[in-house]
Amino acid sequence: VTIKAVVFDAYGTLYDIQSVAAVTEEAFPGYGEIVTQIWRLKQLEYTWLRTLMQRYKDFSGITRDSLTYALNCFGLRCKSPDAFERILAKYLDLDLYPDAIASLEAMKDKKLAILSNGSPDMLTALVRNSGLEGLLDAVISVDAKKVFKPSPEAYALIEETLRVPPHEVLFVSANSWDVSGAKAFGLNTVMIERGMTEGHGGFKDGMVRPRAMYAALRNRWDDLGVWRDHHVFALSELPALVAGQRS
Ligand code: LAC
Repeated sequence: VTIKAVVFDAYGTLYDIQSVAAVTEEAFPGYGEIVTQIWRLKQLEYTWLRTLMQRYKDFSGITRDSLTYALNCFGLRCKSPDAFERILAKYLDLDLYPDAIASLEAMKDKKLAILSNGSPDMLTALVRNSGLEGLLDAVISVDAKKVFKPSPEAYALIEETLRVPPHEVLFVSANSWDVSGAKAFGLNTVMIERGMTEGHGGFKDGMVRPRAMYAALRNRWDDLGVWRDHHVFALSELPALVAGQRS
């Protein structure tokens, strides 16, 4: 079967979530990196916990709650409500990975979409601000099902939206747990591995940098009993992989 659709995770895959570090550092000098990492770790944790608890709250609310958590860890207070909103606003205007646009353009003959935990308002802003609007056939939010990835119901939205069955879809994510979820559901999968070496480089004299801690927890492959189909180090490797793809 030929791949008919390529579907991307958003945060961490097309968009660099680490790009919030500059704005958090500006607001809280010396705390930018630790706040950035705890924010993201908690954000995902809250998606899983709320899905298990059946207490859905959209990703916009979760992103807010997890930023509050991260700031409270260090007793950090925003000088004004504006400052909090300014940090949060970066989530609507994250940096695209530099090879994203060229890679999407090179795969134009396939259906292209995002499937993300992001709420529709967040994803609409993100896609518009980054200029991806014209390149995507669909921007799919898990909000339609009120559960987060890696719930199978979330991945089912791909076929429901694009009308392409799972075995003809290639799902792309830099989040290992997301690749596992997609594979368990029956999609073809490719993991983008980024920042693996930071786990080693960031550990020195018994001290670990927050970003290295993040990389150790989230950038490595999790063995959850399923195995990814493909493995790349950058989005730019995808067009060739898709062109040669038969399964
Ligand atoms: C997303 C998060 C999980 O975009 O990265 O769904």
